[in-house]
Amino acid sequence: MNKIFPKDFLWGASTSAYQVEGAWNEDGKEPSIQDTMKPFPNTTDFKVTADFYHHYKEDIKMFKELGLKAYRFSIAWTRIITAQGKVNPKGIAFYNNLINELLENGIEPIPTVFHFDLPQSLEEKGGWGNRQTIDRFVEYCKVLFDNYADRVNYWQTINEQNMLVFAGRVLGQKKKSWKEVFQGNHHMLVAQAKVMQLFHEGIYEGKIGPAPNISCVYPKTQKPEDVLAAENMSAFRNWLFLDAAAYGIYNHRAVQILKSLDAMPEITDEDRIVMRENTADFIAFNYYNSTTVEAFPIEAGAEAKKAADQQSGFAIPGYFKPAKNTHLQKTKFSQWSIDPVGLRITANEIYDRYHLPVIITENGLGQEDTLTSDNKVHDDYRIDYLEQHIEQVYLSIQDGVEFIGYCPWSAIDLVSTHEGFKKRYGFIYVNRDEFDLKDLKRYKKDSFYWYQKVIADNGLK
Ligand code: BGP
Repeated sequence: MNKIFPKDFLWGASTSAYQVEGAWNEDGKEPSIQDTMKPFPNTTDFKVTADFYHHYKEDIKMFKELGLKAYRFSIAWTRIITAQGKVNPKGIAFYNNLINELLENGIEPIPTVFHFDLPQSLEEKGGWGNRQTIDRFVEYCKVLFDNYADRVNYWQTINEQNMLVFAGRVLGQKKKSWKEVFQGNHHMLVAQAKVMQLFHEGIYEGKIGPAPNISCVYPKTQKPEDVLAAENMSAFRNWLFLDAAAYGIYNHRAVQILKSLDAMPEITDEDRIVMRENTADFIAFNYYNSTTVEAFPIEAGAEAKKAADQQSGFAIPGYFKPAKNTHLQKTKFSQWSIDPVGLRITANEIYDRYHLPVIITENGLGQEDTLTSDNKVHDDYRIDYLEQHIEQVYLSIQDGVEFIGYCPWSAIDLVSTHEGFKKRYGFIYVNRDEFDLKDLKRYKKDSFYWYQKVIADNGLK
């Protein structure tokens, strides 16, 4: 059966600034927490990555050849504003050029304003734990909107705020107590609301929304206690973040869990009003896999556990703990479960709750690729993964979900959050190894030609 998508569907691809750009200290860019962090064992740092900063014109040419209708990228705060609070004209110029180059090539720019790369200068003042970071974020976003909003239709606020909270250790965050983590999380929620207010009250056109990592949660068994555990996990992992962004409220089940962890943040009356009055226009979400949990009775030795990485489970005594799902296969690289149908369940759950247009801003398979002697990459595993997920996007649209686009991770090979360059996701191969930068030449993988056809056909034929 032909699976043809709506006209104007945004077939895209994704990256983030610190994972793709390189040029970490050029043209006035200052260090972010990703630059100052010690690399994970046997993985490269973020100093050069795919060197997109110097190759963006050539890369955008390839994006055009791929047929991309949209490119989802992030803006590095540390290129735009200095530690002294000054605007850096060279940083402004880079994203101006990037946006113009995309538009000239018929590609819609979809920027995220913050993707894990907090300026080190703000981290030193307490990072998101410091309320003043809210104001710094609003000032930064105003600069972005004033400079670029005339050419941008869709803005995303914060990438995977929920993963910064639950798996912060692999995303550049220092070890913190739950209390500290959720006070910082609250500041991010308020910052996001204030930025949405600024955007909506300004002269800007376009839409703005959050970009969390959302995954449906299954109970291990039919036992009511396990079903309840799954609902509680979903409230804490997913709805805490989306209820705040879309309704401006704290999810009631999440509040109970926060109290049980003694991690309820301080919330002022003004915070509640600003959140309530300023909500999202659309929902961008990243989907890699689903989650499975079981009940976790409070008993001796039961301890809360944070997630090892973005896609692993975590445990809260009295509520839930991770369980194995015997129906799902796992990725080779990180042992993340593969669940295309879960994408359809997740998209429907989001649309049921919020009735806002949705776009997937990340979905993909990280794996080691091999460049053959004739410069080909036969990544049929990636094609399989993406095809199965695109099919579920199609079925979600048939279900009635207002899906505006799909941007798999990643447009081009880049550095993984904590597993180096060898964990590749791109349609375009970048010729470098973990530590040997080689010539950084670009090669089209088999998945490039496959996705090119999907886009040209506007679906699966
Ligand atoms: C998401 C992040 C991305 C990206 C992706 C893949 O959580 O938003 O930045 O890296 O996961 O994860 P990883 O790089 O850990 O393989």
